[in-house]
Amino acid sequence: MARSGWVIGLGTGSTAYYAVEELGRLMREEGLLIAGVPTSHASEMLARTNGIPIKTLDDVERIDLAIDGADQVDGGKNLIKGLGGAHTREKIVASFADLFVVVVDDSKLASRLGLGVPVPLEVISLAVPAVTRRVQKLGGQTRLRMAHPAQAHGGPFITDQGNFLMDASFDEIPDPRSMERELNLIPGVVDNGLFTQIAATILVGSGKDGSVSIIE
Ligand code: DER
Repeated sequence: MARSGWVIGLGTGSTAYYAVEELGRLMREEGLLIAGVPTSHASEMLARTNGIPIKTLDDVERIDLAIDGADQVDGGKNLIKGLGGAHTREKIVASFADLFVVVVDDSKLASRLGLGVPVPLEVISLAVPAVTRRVQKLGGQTRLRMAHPAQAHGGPFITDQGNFLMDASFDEIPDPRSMERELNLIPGVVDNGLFTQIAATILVGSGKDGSVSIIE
């Protein structure tokens, strides 16, 4: 899929991990020459470990291809992302890419977004109470995401940008495009984990037999 000379957006999470490892292998074993724009500190470290040269958005005029996972996908190629906490940078990088390809297994498919999966919101910390009330007006309930117990600092989860994360649960989201806009209109929300009208292709792996289907 990747060609020499390309700049590739490197997603975050357990699925993107395999993509970054494979790009590293192609560079080492098959002479592929690429550069990567990471979407998190974690993906930057993984790329460096795999020998992929790192670029920032300052360094490149365009990104040829961005590859990432997702937490939920509907039939219209709308996504919920950010359960790993990196959706703000993931959306910036994806929006800069000529082609945004999403890789999921079929457990991530849903008839409607929001069913059982919350929408992550990256939030400036002082805005947490105000965001809670505004999300309630949109029909949702929020929870402040806490750091993993193994993280030394404890307390709230802190994003790579130094902000808090709130997870907003809705019964379902009938109009993801308008919800993405509404959530981003709340003062203090940096960005939300709804990705609408941005994914070009979804590759869906079957949990049963490993076959791959394509949503285009
Ligand atoms: O948090 C994120 O945005 C991740 O990219 C997520 O969408 C996919 O993570 P996974 O591949 O570990 O399920």
